Amino acid sequence: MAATNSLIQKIGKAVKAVAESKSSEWWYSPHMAAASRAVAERIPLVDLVLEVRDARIPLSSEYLQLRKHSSSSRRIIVLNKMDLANRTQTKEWVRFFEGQKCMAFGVNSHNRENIKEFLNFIQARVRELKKNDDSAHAISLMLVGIPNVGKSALANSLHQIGRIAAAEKGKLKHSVVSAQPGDTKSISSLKIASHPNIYVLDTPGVLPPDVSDDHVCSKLALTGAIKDTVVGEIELARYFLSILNLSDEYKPWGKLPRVETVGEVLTNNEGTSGPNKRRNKQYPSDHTQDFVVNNVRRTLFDAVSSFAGCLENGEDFARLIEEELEVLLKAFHIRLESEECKYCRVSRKLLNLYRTGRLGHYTLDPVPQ
Ligand SMILES: Nc1nc2c(ncn2[C@@H]2O[C@H](COP(=O)(O)OP(=O)(O)OP(=O)(O)O)[C@@H](O)[C@H]2O)c(=O)[nH]1
Ligand SMILES: [Mg+2]
Repeated sequence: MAATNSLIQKIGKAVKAVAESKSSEWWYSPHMAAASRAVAERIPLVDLVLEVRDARIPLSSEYLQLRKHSSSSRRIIVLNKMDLANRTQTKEWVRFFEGQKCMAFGVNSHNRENIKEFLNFIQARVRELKKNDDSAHAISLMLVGIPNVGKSALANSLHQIGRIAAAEKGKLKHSVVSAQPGDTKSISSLKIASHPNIYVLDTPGVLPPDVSDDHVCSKLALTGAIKDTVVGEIELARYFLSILNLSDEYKPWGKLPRVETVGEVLTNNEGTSGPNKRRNKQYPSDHTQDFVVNNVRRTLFDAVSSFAGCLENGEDFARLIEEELEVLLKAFHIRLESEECKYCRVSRKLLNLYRTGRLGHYTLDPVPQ
């Protein structure tokens, strides 16, 4: 698809320019280089390495530095944020990694039941490790990965839900979780189980020193592993729309009420009470009200399904994306202040909805056949 490819090239160029400027604070910064060395030094010392990847991009989010180190019997690939990815494809990815003789597990760090299952899985692996080892030493696990894949969120959830003594629960620590990549600056240890004692090390996210593939750069940028300022939110929003337009995700949105009639629904369903309040809790970093989300969905459905141009044609496809940005201004109820960049706010809001799973579930890396 020509239009998507030209967007990918543009994003790749922007990312590579930053990655290649060696003094960059945005890419492989001095603190990342130091963290990468500190992680590498600890790998031989820990019992298990949990390589956290983003379930939306199970290949593109690989922690490449690990290739030099770990034997696959001591590594578990954790596909985190599986609530944002296509469920069937996450299962296929887990099977794929298992076929490569590597343990893998899909996780949603915000889901209690899911974390409990993952804890059971970890404890079973630990029992296997200790089969031939009677020593009472504590078991250590280390979470490693590129930025923003959810290492700290996972460490916190394991610590909170883990089976540790009530007295220790009173002193729960927590790692810094943030929607911005690169906010964990040091390695910290959290206890997640007793008898035997199991500790998990949360580490700072590290990007590879070099990148060459435009597709990988684009996926890292869209999923939030790289700061949005590197590429620009508008370019990322265009890239997301190009993915949405070619997917099936928008198709069920045709059943939603048309935008003109939503106002009537809104009067007794404002989003601050009852079911909306409960539902908003599922999206901790997104406060867009449900009626606005439905407006956005219906608007996108109408834009794609009534588009007169040919989606195979690059120029037409690019035109559709610009039309979508324009109609989304209204769907998001954005009133422009003077001098304000027209599509900045709409792009930021659109990316936020995508990144909190409210505009469909996309796995951007296809499972190799
Ligand atoms: N939907 C969803 N969001 C998640 C999940 N895990 C983490 N997040 C969110 O992803 C963002 C990044 O999470 P962090 O735990 O800070 O990521 P990190 O890998 O520690 O990032 P760095 O410390 O920068 O390397 C936060 O906004 C989290 O709330 C998940 O399983 N599902
Ligand atoms: Mg972190």
